[in-house]
Amino acid sequence: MPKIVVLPGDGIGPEIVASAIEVLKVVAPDLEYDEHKFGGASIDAYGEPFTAATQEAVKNADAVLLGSIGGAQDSHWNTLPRHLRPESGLLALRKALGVYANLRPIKVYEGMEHLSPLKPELARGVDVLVVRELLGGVYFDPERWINEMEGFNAMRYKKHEVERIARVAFKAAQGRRNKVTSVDKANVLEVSEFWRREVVRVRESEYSDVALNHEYVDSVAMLLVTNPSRYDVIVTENLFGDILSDLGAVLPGSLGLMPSASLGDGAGLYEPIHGSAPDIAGQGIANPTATILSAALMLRYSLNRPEAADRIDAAILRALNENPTKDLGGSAGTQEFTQTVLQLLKETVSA
Ligand code: NAD
Ligand code: IPM
Ligand code: K
Ligand code: MN
Repeated sequence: MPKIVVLPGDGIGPEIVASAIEVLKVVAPDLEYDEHKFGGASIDAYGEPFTAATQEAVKNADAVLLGSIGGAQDSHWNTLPRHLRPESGLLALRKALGVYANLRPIKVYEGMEHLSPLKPELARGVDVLVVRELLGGVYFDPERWINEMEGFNAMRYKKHEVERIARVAFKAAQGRRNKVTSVDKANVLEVSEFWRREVVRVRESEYSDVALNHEYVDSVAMLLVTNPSRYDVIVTENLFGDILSDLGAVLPGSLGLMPSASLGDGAGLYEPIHGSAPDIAGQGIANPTATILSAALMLRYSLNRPEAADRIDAAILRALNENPTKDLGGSAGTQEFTQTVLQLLKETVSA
């Protein structure tokens, strides 16, 4: 029986993860769950965001399902030494799992154009895959400090780091529309010039059948929302990918619709791209779609159960049309929306 480590986390995390587990129990009843406190919840219980016991558990998992971590701007967690904060726990988790490739699909499904703030003709058919490098760049460089006089971080990429993420992007493009846009700031940064050179080299030696172009990140920020259909696969470094993917949430209409899969050589990590939403936590109104779709990605990529994943995707699509959540202009709370999804899943079983 596949073992899933469940990390509900903070804020809306426990609410949306509970929904995803309810859905998983219908489409994959044999999964085994091992739940651990993580992030701020773990800090409050044990004094650290990612305890040795949780590290041990994720090492032995087939996949990890995460909600979200972190507090509001004025949270007491934000004044702890950096390595003891919730966000550091998340970065340590990604590192421990070796998940260097973060896949963040941005999709406007047919019939869902009305949920997007874009004109329907722009929103129609949007299908972009952001491949975000997840273990390098300015997030992880060991040279970093803060003192009375300055703060310092560095964006550095090594050859093997660019190579492996470029391969993921090209391979993904081969299963889609065969086009990769590499996003950088090569007009200013040496690290981007290097990134670009290595992406070109990987294409020439291994994926010459895939079309490749290069665009600057500032321009992509504009084009992604004004002309999203120009993109198939976007591959970019860690921080650019973080920013562009939240921006991309505008296309389907809410952060609450954006799932992700983080992959490496071992167990995958699955989480919505959004955070703990302290402004709505505890109100029962969070949209669980991103987390439920992340669970579907888990079935697809880590557990090799595409039929179960397809069932979830189909039920979510119908539920979003029939009973949308508050963030999408509807009235369903987290539980009502989840009940709609469960009901639709049961109908497809008896159909
Ligand atoms: P956020 O993503 O938590 O929220 C941004 C806005 O989107 C808020 O108005 C929120 O209410 C809304 N939103 C997010 N998810 C939603 C959902 N499922 N349904 C409805 N509305 C939703 O970003 P933030 O407020 O900048 O960060 C809050 C905390 O989350 C911070 O501590 C941050 O570090 C952390 N964070 C964690 C992760 C993660 O766990 N991977 C990701 C991003 C931010
Ligand atoms: C995300 C988040 C994280 C990131 C933070 C909370 C460390 O914003 O998953 O997108 O920057 O990667
Ligand atoms: K998250
Ligand atoms: Mn982010």
